Amino acid sequence: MGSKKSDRREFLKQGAALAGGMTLGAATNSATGQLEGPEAFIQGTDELVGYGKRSRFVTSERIAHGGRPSPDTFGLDFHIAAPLQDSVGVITPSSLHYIGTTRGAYVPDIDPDKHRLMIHGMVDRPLVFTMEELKRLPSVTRLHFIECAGNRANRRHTTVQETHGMTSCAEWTGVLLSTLLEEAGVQEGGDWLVVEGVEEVKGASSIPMTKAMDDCLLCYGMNGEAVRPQQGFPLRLVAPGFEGIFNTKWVRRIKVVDQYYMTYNDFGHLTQDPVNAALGYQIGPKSVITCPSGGQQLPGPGFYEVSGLAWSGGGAVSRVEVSTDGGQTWMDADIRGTAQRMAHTRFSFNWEWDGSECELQSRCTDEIGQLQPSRAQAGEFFNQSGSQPRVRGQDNSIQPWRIESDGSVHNAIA
Ligand SMILES: Nc1nc2c(c(=O)[nH]1)N[C@H]1C(S)=C(S)[C@@H](COP(=O)(O)O)O[C@H]1N2
Ligand SMILES: [Mo]
Repeated sequence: MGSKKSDRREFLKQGAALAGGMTLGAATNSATGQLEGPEAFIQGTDELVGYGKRSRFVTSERIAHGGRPSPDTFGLDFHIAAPLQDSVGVITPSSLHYIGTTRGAYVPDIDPDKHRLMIHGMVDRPLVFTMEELKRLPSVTRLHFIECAGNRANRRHTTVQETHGMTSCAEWTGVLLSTLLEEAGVQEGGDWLVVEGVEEVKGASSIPMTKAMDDCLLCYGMNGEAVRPQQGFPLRLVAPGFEGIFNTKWVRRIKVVDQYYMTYNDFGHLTQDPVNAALGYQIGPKSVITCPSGGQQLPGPGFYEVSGLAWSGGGAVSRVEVSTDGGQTWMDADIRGTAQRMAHTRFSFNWEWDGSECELQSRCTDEIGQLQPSRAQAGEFFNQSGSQPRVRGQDNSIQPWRIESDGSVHNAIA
């Protein structure tokens, strides 16, 4: 297993090749040689002044995930995937954040002035908060990803939106759950919490007290504004690094209890197989190359910045490696900025494509030393063998992309 740093100086030395091999820059008028101006202007409206809108030339959209249309004929939303292939940086715009629901949801239309949060159960002082009261408390702002346990790639998927679009990363603002629990006074033996959304048992999950006291956030802010209705307005739990289902949206009640409470969320997650027996809590180290990725087309041989996202429920991403030969040799990718704990981390790798068929992969290591497994290793863990192991439960295995000699990019899961 070789390891070689993708070297910026190497890349700079290749500058001549880059300039020669690519058409850079804006369109010029062939007659005058002058840069052309815009073809039209966007008419100002009160709406656009009040709340902006993206360019009509930018058309990146979320799509239904898992073959079930959203909204369905009854107006219910199911799973909806984010367009990771178009992502830059690490923040998912709120309008493009993936949506996860436990068996379909109507998005609640909650008046924040009427909304209340109750904390009760095994506490000394049961408390009820208005949103205004919550906002007066000390707050924190943190970058965190959320990922649905259903974010599972298979060989029929063609794009990274299909293989990995059920994760997103936002800047979350809110009150630490520990602040509220300390105020309420957790009683001896209160080792679990049931965090419930406005749909009652359907939106509830059991969270260990240790996690709640460590880093859970009750958020009213997302990417610099109020949390969006689809993400849990006016208040949602962010349980950093835990499976999506624990990140209760539209939170209205937190009950401190003495044991794991079964809820609607456990339905469908219980099997005889202990490897798969329950919800999985912490997301494993995971990464995916978003560019080039399935369905994209490389115009020809030459320089490319291979770019992707890495994350882990175990902490910050400490290393990302890229392979261009189907996982035989690995080279260190550059990590963009400072990796945050339980947050998407952008990586990049300077690559010269020689035009021959090859397979790109990425794998990540997190700060506690966990290494992302290959698909075969993950299959082995789930007691599956053969060339096409079916990864059940949470799937954090390596995603392979095959580049054909014509520059087309394909999902290479066998
Ligand atoms: N109240 C409530 N919270 C919920 C759910 C739900 O259906 N109801 N779905 C969960 C699931 S399955 C996931 S993956 C995450 C998705 O969060 P997002 O829609 O903001 O991406 O929310 C979780 N929180
Ligand atoms: Mo989910």
